[in-house]
Amino acid sequence: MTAIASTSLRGIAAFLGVTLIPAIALSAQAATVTVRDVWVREAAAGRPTTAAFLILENKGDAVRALIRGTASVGDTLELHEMKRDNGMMRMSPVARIEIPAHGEVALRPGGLHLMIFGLKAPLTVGDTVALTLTFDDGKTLSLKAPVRAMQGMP
Ligand SMILES: [Cu+2]
Repeated sequence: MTAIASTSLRGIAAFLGVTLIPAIALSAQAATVTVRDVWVREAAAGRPTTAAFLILENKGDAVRALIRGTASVGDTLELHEMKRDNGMMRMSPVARIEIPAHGEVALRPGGLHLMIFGLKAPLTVGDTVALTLTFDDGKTLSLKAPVRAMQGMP
């Protein structure tokens, strides 16, 4: 079946006068940013927001930036940072989160995080949240994040 499909694809390519791109060239275009240690904080009933945390690693030669995302459990997702301001911890949206070339950036409680607004239902430990992240080169990553118990500040 595969051989037939492959042969007919080559036939079509020859007919169109184009060259088929080998599979290996396609895999070289895979996203240079990978994610690990992703999790979402549990959220009690009636609590409209929560946060997602993860580590972004950039295996490429150029600086990359996370520019937006979505979460299956909420209406909107914003990139946030937390900073000390007059002795108070305050959070605010940021337009992008840069990941240095051949480096990584950690989104952790008390620092950078992904804020999820408009939760449709409570989130409890054991649930899974689907996240989609979009980067400044147009590439996207789809992740499954486990829900974990609340730890520290958002
Ligand atoms: Cu926040």
